[in-house]
Amino acid sequence: MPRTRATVCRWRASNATRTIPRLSALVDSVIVPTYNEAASLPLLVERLAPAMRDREWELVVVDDGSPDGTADVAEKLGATHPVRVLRRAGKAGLASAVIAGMKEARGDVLVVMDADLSHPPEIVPDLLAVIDAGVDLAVGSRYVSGGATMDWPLRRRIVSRVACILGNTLVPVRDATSGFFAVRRSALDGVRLNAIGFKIGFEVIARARAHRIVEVPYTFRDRELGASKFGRREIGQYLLQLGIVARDKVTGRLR
Ligand SMILES: Nc1nc2c(ncn2[C@@H]2O[C@H](COP(=O)(O)OP(=O)(O)O)[C@@H](O)[C@H]2O)c(=O)[nH]1
Ligand SMILES: [Mg+2]
Repeated sequence: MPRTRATVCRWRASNATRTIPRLSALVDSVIVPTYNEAASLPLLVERLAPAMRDREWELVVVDDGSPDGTADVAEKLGATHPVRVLRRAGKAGLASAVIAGMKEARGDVLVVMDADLSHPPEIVPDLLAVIDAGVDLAVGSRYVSGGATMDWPLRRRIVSRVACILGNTLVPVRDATSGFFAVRRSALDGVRLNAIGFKIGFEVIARARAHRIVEVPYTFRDRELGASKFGRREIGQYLLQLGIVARDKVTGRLR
């Protein structure tokens, strides 16, 4: 039987939890890949902890041997918050770090976000409210009404828009390259994610067994601390990823 086509719509957080109460104490795992984020990580935890106060949660930091000591900072945060650290030997890429974090995570719901506060921790409960309401994949979105991008240089804005337009030809999400999302773990059971490049969100949107996908608006702000690791190499990897997903779609390997 053919799968139900993903239903995509914009979401207002206020619609969610008011009408549909949570049925069980699910655990939410927030997965954060880090490379040289020692300065940002404490600020992230400082904002995430109050945002998650009503929930059972853990933060899984996947650090690739950051020379600035991010993993040690994360371990220290673990003394006072539900933070666990997965230390990997060398810089193996954002997508591969997130996939490793998903394997390590204990949660029924997996949230993925960056460490640099570009993804506001206060929006995480909104993503989770959407999942609580029965949706399989909630994507933080800059490109639906109510979403925005602040402080990003023009070049990054253009690259991002073009990347999303290309991605949107293959998946029913306007912010197709979003790195900020929550997914029900069961939607990824048996799914093989390609650990290529930076765009793990696109990979999850394309391959998860998600009958319903909802975009949740948020405002992306450029990092204030540390430096971006995004460059030409990552653009090339995304184009390759697009090609692989297009091939899999044409050959019927995607939903
Ligand atoms: N573990 C790990 N994290 C990474 C790697 N590359 C980037 N990150 C993290 O992925 C997130 C997004 O990277 P960032 O440099 O902010 O990319 P940008 O927002 O596209 O400029 C941040 O939390 C980074 O620290 C990597 O190779 N390994
Ligand atoms: Mg960033």
